[in-house]
Amino acid sequence: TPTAKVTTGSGSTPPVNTGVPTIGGSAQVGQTLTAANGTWTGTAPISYTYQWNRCSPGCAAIPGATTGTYTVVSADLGATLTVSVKGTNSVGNATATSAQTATVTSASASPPVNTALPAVTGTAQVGQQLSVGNGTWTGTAPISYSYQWKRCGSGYASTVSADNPLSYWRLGEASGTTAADQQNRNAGTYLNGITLGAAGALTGDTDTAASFDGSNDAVSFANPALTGPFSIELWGFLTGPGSTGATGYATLLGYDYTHRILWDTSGTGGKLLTQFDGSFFSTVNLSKNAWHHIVYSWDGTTERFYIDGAAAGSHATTKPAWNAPFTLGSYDGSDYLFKGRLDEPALYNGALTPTQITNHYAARTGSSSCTPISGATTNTYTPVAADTGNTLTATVTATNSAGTANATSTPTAKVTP
Ligand SMILES: [Ca+2]
Repeated sequence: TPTAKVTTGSGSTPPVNTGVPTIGGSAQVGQTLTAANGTWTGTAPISYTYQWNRCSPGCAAIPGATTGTYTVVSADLGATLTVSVKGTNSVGNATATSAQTATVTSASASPPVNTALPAVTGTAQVGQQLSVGNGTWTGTAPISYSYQWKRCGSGYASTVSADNPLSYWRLGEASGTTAADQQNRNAGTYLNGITLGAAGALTGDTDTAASFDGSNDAVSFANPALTGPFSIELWGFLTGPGSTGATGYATLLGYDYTHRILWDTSGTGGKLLTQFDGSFFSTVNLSKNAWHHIVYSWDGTTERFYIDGAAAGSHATTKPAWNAPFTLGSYDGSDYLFKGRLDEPALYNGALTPTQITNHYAARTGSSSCTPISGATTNTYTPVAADTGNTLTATVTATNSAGTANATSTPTAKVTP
């Protein structure tokens, strides 16, 4: 007679799922989900294999999705997902399937961020059409753009911006550690508890300045990578010698012994000094406890100082350079720290002309405020008589599913009749 049915070996049992598999992670396109096996009984060892399924509403295996993780793709949008885990041992196998995930949502969108300012092209003249480009933006597509042209007074900030500085820091922040660059190129960092919100240099503008304690206060900037002629412009209000290390000079800005601009606080009674190539002193003394407009320029053959809009000395040289990370109010922190206020520093790729410098100084009393022009809301604008003598800017507003951001062009030249 036949034997009894053959049974498995003593104590050997096939896999049995006792706690269903689960899915970790977020059901969102681009996110990776991870399967947890759940709990199983049965003779060890049990090995596990996986099959991910898409349910909309019926569930079907996703071809090739057979590992313990799954990266959600756009084809899953609006569906749910499950994972089936198959446990196998020497005796047999069994499959258990997770609950469905939440409905798959789209990838998280990132808001628009401007990476290059909009630029206005055309001639700033009554009757001549101007156009503005969108600039460059990052963020989740699609991004839509809207426009607003503005009429601006010809105050200091407008006048400086219209001369296309490489970078221009207004130092008008009320708090935080970031010194914004109006040109969006090279934001600075306020260091060591520098005092913000101090009274600024410009009588026509309420924008504030930074106040330096002469001990360790400074603002650091990345390398502007100026490899040829350049200009440095800023306003300084010196209250006394710095208190760290040697006194006698106050550093307006610099990065080492030969790349710095100093303000004499004792010996010569207030001259400016640079040492790119020997000692080059200004021919004019600056008074303490007053704002002064200071420009250093090098055109490739001659370095020059300008103080309060007027020429203040020149020196033939081919050595100047401004091509390293630098600090304002300090050159290396060891001595000659600036005590007082600094405002509106700007760097230019090239030498400012005497006329530009005179115009900048003269603009200190004017207002730079900008007013939207009614109805000027496309990417073109044709100046009218009322614009004469003013500058124009265009603000581009970028919008996507995650948010909205603005960027404003640098001002045009003053509109001519
Ligand atoms: Ca300022």
